[in-house]
Amino acid sequence: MGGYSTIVVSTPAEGVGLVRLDRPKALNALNHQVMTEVIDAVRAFDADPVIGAVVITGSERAFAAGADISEMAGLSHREVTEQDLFAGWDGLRGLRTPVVAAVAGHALGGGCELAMMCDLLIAADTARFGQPEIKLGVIPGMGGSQRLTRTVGKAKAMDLCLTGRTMDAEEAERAGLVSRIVPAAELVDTAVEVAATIAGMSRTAAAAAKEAVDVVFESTLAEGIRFERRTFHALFATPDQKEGMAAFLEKRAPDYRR
Ligand code: CO8
Repeated sequence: MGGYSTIVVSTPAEGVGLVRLDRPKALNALNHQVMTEVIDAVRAFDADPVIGAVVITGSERAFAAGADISEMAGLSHREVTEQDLFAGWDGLRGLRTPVVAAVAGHALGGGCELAMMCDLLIAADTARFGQPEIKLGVIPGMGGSQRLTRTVGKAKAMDLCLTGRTMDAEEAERAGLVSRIVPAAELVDTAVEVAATIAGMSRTAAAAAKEAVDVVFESTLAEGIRFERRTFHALFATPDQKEGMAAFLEKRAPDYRR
């Protein structure tokens, strides 16, 4: 878990992998190096059978202040297209392991988009979210116009994408972007606790729950319900279903790691 220069990786609790963005001089702006390292670390955790949940966090001042403007400012249309700029972030899709974003300070542009790529988002009371790309003469480029709109609805998404204004943690929670707000000093501990709770569940059930919730974004209601029911039925073929239900009936804690 070494060799990174823009992130710090650790395992702060049983079953939990933590990735902390660490580019303080640029408020964790997401350059190519950060992207490569985050994707590498998260995918390594996803492949590690010991890890059941991952937390991605930044600093107290910034989760991430967006894509690195100095890295992309001079690029031509041809270069951006040929490099398929930011496509590497798609590496966060299709993971089995649930990923929790723990956001304090600025989560702007690509920073907000990275947080939205995670499965659940816990915010410090200092968090500020926005898609200010319009102020730079561009638009969100890592799914922001799509994920934000699906999450908070057209009214707020248009407001944020067209004016570039930011919203604080309270507004983000009211809008449905954030699952919980905690005092900044407790952010990482809370996120690690939530991740540890998830990691203590049946890994098979957690991956299935994550997949089922995500199907909402890709399907009709009828298709989604059908997917859920088939997946629910399939879980009866797993030892974890037997263990979970037996433990309940025997009034003991389930042990999915045996
Ligand atoms: N890129 C590069 N450097 C940055 C970025 C950034 N996005 N944000 C901050 N920095 C640097 C500043 O240049 C400054 O460096 P230096 O000390 O060398 O001058 C340092 O970080 C500290 O920043 P400030 O002095 O500006 O700090 P303030 O506290 O005064 O302001 C703000 C903080 C409000 C966050 C301000 O820095 C800001 O507005 N930053 C830009 C925010 C922004 O526009 N983000 C969107 C970027 S575009 C984008 O994300 C496109 C998404 C496409 C997909 C992305 C995939 C990852």
